[in-house]
Parts: sequence; structure tokens; C-alpha cells
Amino acid sequence: MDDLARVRERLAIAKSVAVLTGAGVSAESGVPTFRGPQGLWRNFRPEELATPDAFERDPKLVWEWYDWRRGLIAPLKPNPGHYAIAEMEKRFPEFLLITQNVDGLHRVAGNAKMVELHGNIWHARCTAEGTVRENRDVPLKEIPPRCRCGALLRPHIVWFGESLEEDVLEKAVNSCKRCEVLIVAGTSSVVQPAASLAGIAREAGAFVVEVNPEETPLTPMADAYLQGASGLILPQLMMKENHG
Ligand code: BJW
Repeated sequence: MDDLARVRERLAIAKSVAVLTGAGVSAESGVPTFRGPQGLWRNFRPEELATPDAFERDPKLVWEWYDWRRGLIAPLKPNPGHYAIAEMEKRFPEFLLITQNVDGLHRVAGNAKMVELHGNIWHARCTAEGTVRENRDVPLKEIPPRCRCGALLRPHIVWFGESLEEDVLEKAVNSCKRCEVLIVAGTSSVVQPAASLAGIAREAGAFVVEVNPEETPLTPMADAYLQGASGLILPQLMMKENHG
């Protein structure tokens, strides 16, 4: 039996499923990934743009980069991979989507049972009050934007060296400990703590599935590796009959 058939068989009887996604799931919608030949980090250095130090040094530069990315993402639509994950939420009685993506496309596709590990590019946080508000202005009205209280706003995004929100991480870890199947799609599995979630799930007895065109550090540990684009593979997991 090939890996696709084994995964479909597992999903046919599963009650509890978790899905962990990364930038690759949005690649077919047109959102650039971070690593790899076409990735954002090829032209932009993370330490100059995605750290608290970078923001302290030059908030205008950091916000200009986010303004550019928000403009790029704003017109984009979810792809068949996003919609297959939204379908999973309806099908499995216990479900959690754990996404590292900040683009908001999973929500547009229909997922509600989800945690955004690294924040959301459409949310801004006051550096003084800590309050988080949605901001959909494209382009931004002022750069850097300011809160009503006068303090600087920052993107509500987890930068390198910053801790993930405790309750968000706890939800993700708990669902990885409980699920029968964990699907890990479109992530290079190198950024912590997200990269450790598959190991947590596996240790707790879950069947771990990786969906990615390229092998990653997770591949040798996964119970099944489905090589290919998530927009092609994930819908196949949700087809009712086996056409293979
Ligand atoms: C497709 C596809 C298609 C393409 N279909 N797939 C322990 C050990 C070592 C280091 C650390 C550690 N713990 C913490 C760290 C430090 C750091 C870290 O992990 N560094 C590593 C890089 C070494 N982690 C942190 O700082 C985290 N904070 C933390 O842990 O706090 C406590 C602490 C701090 C310091 C020390 C110890 C403890 C915070 C991490 C925050 C990550 N933030 C970013 C965003 C920044 C900016 C922004 O978006 O605006 O989140 S970085 C970036 O990477 C972004 C992503 O969410 C994240 C993951 O990337 P992802 O999604 O995997 O994308 P890519 O591009 O890497 O991969 C795409 C994949 O898709 C590829 O595999 C392709 O093949 C595939 N693909 N087309 C399916 N069609």
C-alpha cells in the first residue's frame, strides 16, 4: 500500500486530527515562502527585519517591509490546499489547525478552530499598552503607524528571539498530544518551537504525515511522506472515494 492510501485509511477512522501548516501552503496562492531560492530571506535579512532589535533600530524600515508584504497578500485568495484543511475541520469531531502563517488565508478559507503561532500580519499591537487591533489599511496611512495613545504600533507577529503567546502554544501542544493523526504541510520544520510539535505528537502515539515537495528534517521521522504541492495532495486526502 502506498503512503497516500495509508494516510487515507488512517483518516477514514480518525476522530481527532491536527494540522500544522507553514508558508508552503500559501505558496500556490502567490505568498512567498521564507527559505529556498524564491524565499523572502534570499533578499531580506531576517535580523534586519524580523527581530525586536531591528524594530527598535529602525521601525520605519520594518514597517515599510510589512506594508509591502501586506500589499502583496491583500488581493490573494486561498488555494485548494487551504480549502481541503477547512473541509477537515468540518469532517473530524476533534480538530485544530496550528498555523505558522501570518497571512490570514486559512480564516478566509473557512477555518475557525485554529491557532496562529506566529501572529497575524493584519493585526497591530501597541508597544505601550499591548492592545491588539485589526488594521487592514493597504497601504498604511502613516509609517510607522501610531496607536491612539500616541505610542508606536508594531506588527502583531512573533519575531526571532521572542516567545510565542503561552496560551497559543499550550493549545497547540495539547492538541498534538491528543490527536490520532497530525498532518504537517508546507513547512521547512526548522523554526522552533513549531518544529518540535511533530515529535510531541509522535511520542504521544499520533500518526504523523508530512506533505511537502522537498524533504525536511521531519521526513525521516514521519510515518508517511506525501511528496508534492499541498494544493494537489491535501484535496486528495479529503476525497470520499478512492480514485487511485
Ligand atoms: C511547499 C510548497 C507547496 C514550497 N506545497 N509545501 C531551539 C534551537 C535552536 C534555535 C531556537 C530554539 N528555540 C528557539 C530558537 C530560536 C528561533 C529558531 O527557531 N531559530 C531557528 C531558525 C534555528 N526561534 C525563535 O526565536 C522563536 N521564539 C522562541 O522560541 O522563543 C523562546 C526562545 C528564544 C530564543 C532562544 C531560545 C528560546 C520565534 C520564532 C518566530 C518565527 N517568526 C517567523 C516570522 C517572521 C517575520 C514575518 O513573517 O513577518 O515566522 S520566521 C519565519 O519562519 C516565519 C515562519 O512562520 C517560520 C517558519 O517558516 P516556514 O513556514 O517553515 O517556511 P519556509 O520558507 O521555511 O518553508 C517553506 C516550506 O514549504 C519548504 O519546506 C518548501 O519545500 C515548502 N513548499 N511550496 C507544500 N506548494
